[in-house]
Amino acid sequence: TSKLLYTYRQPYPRQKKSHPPQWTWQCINQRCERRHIKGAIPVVSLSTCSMLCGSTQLWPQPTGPVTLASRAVTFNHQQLELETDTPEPARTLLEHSFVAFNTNIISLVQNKDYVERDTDIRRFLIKVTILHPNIVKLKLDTSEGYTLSVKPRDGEIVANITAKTFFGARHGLETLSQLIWWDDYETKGALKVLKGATVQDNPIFPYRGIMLDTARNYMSVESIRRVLDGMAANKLNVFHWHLTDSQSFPLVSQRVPQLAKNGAYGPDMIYTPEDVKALVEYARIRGIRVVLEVDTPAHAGNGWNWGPQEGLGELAVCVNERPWSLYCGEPPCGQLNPDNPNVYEILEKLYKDLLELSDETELFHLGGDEVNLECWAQHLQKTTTFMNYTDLHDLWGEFTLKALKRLERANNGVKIPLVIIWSSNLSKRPYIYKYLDKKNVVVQSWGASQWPDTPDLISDGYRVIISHVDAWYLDCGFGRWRETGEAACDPYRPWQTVYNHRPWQQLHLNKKQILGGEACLWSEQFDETSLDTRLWPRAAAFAERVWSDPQLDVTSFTIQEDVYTRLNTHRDRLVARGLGAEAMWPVWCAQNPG
Ligand code: CP6
Repeated sequence: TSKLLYTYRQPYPRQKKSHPPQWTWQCINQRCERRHIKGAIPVVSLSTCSMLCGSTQLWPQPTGPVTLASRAVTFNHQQLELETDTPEPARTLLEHSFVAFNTNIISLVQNKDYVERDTDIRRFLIKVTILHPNIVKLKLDTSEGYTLSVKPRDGEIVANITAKTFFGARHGLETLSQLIWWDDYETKGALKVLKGATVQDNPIFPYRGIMLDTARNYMSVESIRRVLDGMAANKLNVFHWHLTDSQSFPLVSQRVPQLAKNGAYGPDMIYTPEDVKALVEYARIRGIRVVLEVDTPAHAGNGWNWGPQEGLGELAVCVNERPWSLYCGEPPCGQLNPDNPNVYEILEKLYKDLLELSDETELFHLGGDEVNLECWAQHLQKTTTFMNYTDLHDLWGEFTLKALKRLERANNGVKIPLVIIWSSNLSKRPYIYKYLDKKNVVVQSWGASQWPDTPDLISDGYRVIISHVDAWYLDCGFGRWRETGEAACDPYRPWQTVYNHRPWQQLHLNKKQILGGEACLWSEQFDETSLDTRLWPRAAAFAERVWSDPQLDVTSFTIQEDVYTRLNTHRDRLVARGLGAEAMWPVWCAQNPG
């Protein structure tokens, strides 16, 4: 199990100081400025200066009051101790979470020769109080708030974290880790922690997700663990795993093994039930729930290609239709055959697997995007089914109702409280009223932010998750460069675009119906080689938007400056933790504020 909970990550190699420092950092008007050394000025590193300069280095910015001391003490990571009388079941989770916390602290230590040094304190005690230790499943109404205080006491540092649930306590540990840094201007370097701090914090939105597509390009389990590490560092709490698509079906379903057998890219490019369960556990320790999505009825092709059986016809149709652009958004096409009763039998088995694997009882993602009615029209022309419809949207709606029924049956006859579905024509008027029940369907709205989709859904009383394509799609999408010569990754959404997106403000939406947001990473044009750079630091910018939704004042230099420097510090933190987060600017900018 230690492998499951704890992986030692090599920090990214960083530039060594090649000569003794020629300058020191000074805190001037709450900003660190670089000064050339004259005489006997004590030398201070940039990280130390910024931590002591009175400006918070926390990301995402807490929503409650923060006070920070302007002094620090040195310590060793061996001095970290967890003290808690939290009973099970939260206790084990907390202990595992503390291991992850320790890993993060150790990753700051840059000096390989670093040995125990004299420290300012004897012990660094972390006291955690969890008021509801029985809550170990994250739900939308689960409290994620916490309070943190750091105080010196008799040669020790005592950090107190109080939270209603394990999930709040975990966020408190994350915040504490952000008050700790590596000072490489001390002899041999040293770990430091602020000598005092108080933080009160509680997120604005309960749903703060990242979607990862592992069907266009396969991502290793190890690389997915890195996504979860980064999410934990940003207090993101939903990992939406778009497991399958028309290109490949890497999920090994226990009840329907034919799907991965026929649909995985290769025998090694699969996720076994054990892989998924281990990731769900890895995520939970980091305060993250996992939502598994097997997209249907569109975006399904490979994996569903082991029919036709007993005269029932194929499971998926249009896979080889030409030209593909008439039948789907990107090749290969593929859409489940609504006429084949086996399709529904298979869905029920698959849903049973997904419910077991994710251990989710509140949320389920049904997929449901980009159905191409032309595809069904071509294939069902001669069938009685087709004759029965004047509008194929009704066939689509009825497929969805059947799938929902199968989901309920897979869940032992119990309705899943919140079924998420991608926005589409079916989630538009008038079909939405007929087929999607606002009491238990949540729409993930991914159209452009100027489209009427989101405001319409909200005024019709639906709850939404926001994933607007022009702000929170972090991928480069599917370039049609092979056909048209069009550029890929155009337009690229820089972190500022991601950060500045506040649709509830811009469109005057009722925040209560917005469960939160999800940044999406479709994998047509990357795999695990560049996964980290596609995600970070842009997903961090998104994370602050949905955790604290800070005021934006484009005219305020102070606010702009704070975001740049705080996010840059956070980017360094992600890099130290072994994540390949992109640089935001030349080092020169960090050294020359203003
Ligand atoms: N795959 C699936 C995709 C997309 C969607 N669903 C997508 C569509 C348009 C853009 C980017 C991604 N590649 N299954 C839409 C939800 Cl621009």
